[in-house]
Amino acid sequence: MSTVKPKVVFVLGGPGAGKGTQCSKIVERFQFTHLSAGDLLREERAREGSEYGQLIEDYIRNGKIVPVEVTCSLLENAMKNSGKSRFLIDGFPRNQDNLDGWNRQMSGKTDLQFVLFFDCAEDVCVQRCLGRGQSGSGRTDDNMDSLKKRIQTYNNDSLPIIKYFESVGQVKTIDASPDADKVFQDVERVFVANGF
Ligand code: UP5
Ligand code: MG
Repeated sequence: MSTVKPKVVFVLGGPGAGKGTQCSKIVERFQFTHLSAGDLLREERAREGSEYGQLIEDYIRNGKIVPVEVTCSLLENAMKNSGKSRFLIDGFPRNQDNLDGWNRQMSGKTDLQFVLFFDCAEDVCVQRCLGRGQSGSGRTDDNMDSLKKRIQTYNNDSLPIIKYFESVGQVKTIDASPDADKVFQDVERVFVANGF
């Protein structure tokens, strides 16, 4: 009996680039389950009895990247519990530690299709997050102080991972600056071209 490995698409891009927004649209149109690493961490932070609650809050507020053992286990559990076989993994892997941890724990059990990269200017990203904060997102990192740190982490730690995936021909780059429907037209083309 052959077991087919779950298919995975990594969805990367700066804070506020529109990863979550586009993942929702992909789920409406294609058979994928959306797993946001940030949302899973925020849920774990809020879970009563979690031993990681305070650690996660400190990392998120300071725009730092949570140790991969925590994030990867949340992702693996969510994949298993969903019973599904096609996943959008949003906001992960975002540094070398994340990528190494994924490669140790998950790469042999999954089938990476491609990396969807939402390319968006820094000032546009910042305005989107601040706008979301002002309209009551409740996120403790949608403020200028945290955003500066998130952008710095993205430039220093996450962009090199995107560059690595680019060097091995796995990145599909999408211009994320137009309105969300226009961005999705390009996203849709990528999924269709890849047989979805
Ligand atoms: N918006 C979206 N698209 C738009 C468009 N085309 N035009 C105009 N407006 C648009 O969108 C952000 C805002 O912009 C929304 O108001 C939206 O309506 C609007 P969203 O789709 O939420 O963007 P997204 O890229 O998902 O932004 P997000 O803030 O979620 O990105 P981050 O990568 O910063 O956040 P994430 O939740 O992934 O991570 C948060 C923190 O968790 C990290 O900083 C880190 O501390 C921690 N983390 C880890 O440690 N490890 C992980 O693996 C993941 C996260
Ligand atoms: Mg998001």
